[in-house]
Amino acid sequence: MKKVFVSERIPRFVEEYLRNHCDVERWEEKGEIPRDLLLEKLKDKDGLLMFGESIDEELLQVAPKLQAVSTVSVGYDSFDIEVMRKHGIIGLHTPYVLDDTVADLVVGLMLSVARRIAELDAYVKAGKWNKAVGKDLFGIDMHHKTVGIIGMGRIGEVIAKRVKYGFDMNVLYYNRSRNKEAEEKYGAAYCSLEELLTQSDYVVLMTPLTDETYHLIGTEQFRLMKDSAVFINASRGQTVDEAALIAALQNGEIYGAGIDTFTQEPVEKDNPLLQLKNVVTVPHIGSATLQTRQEMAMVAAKNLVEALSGGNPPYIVKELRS
Ligand code: 8YV
Repeated sequence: MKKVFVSERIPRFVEEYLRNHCDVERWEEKGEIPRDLLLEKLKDKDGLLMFGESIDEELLQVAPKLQAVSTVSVGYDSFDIEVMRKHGIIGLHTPYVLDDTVADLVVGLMLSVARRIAELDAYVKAGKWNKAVGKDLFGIDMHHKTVGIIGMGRIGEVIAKRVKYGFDMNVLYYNRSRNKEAEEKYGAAYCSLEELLTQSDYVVLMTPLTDETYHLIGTEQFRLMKDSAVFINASRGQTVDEAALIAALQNGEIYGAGIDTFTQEPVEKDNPLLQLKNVVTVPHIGSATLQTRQEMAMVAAKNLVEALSGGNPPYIVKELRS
């Protein structure tokens, strides 16, 4: 049987499935496995079921038998693709299964920032509601406004569907390539990044983290946005220059932001974003419903079993497909 290491707790039924096909060792403790221990564990393993750990030269050097790594995420920015290619490692991820769940969260963040739901929740709970609220606590509308989606991939498309048909919004998008389906089904209009930033009332960043998208949104891009714009990031923290985001929010260059992903995760307690009323934060939970996380773990497990048995795993990352 192939030997597999699992770097976090996974649902019991997923673990049973894996144990039926492989010899499984799992990290039993709460929290992330320390890097040195992970390297130690991988010395004799053929496969790894993982949650965002860096797959790099150092790791592959100490794991000579490793054939496949399967991440329980759609994002695989922790894979060093060149190094994996050199070592002939199969890299696997979990697209599709989380699209609806992440899109739901994005729309929730948009609405929460626009209608100030988190701020007003704190207001009510603090016992401050003693008269009808005045316009200093009013929000802004979402319906019939323009949303610009940066990254019109699978998740971007579902967001477009939600906002087009749920909120009658006008959809713009910027992407490496045209997405005809989004154009035909959701009336999404392809435009330059600059046009998107200047015309959108809501700017949603939904692109994978790559060399090209690192700090895609910074000082210059925030300056182009409307001062009434709402900015949402549920992709990766590093796609945004966080210092520029903080400055834009503090200087009133944008209306507010909904932030799921941060430069440093978990976020540092003294991050200025946590002090701003016009920011709604959540702790990187785009896909975090029980059902979706269970399904993601199962997809990742099936991917791994298939790869280790020499089969045809459905979700090899595109850069490593032959
Ligand atoms: C992951 C995510 O579950 O899929 C992704 O890329 O960001 C989340 O859904 C999270 O990164 C934990 O692995």
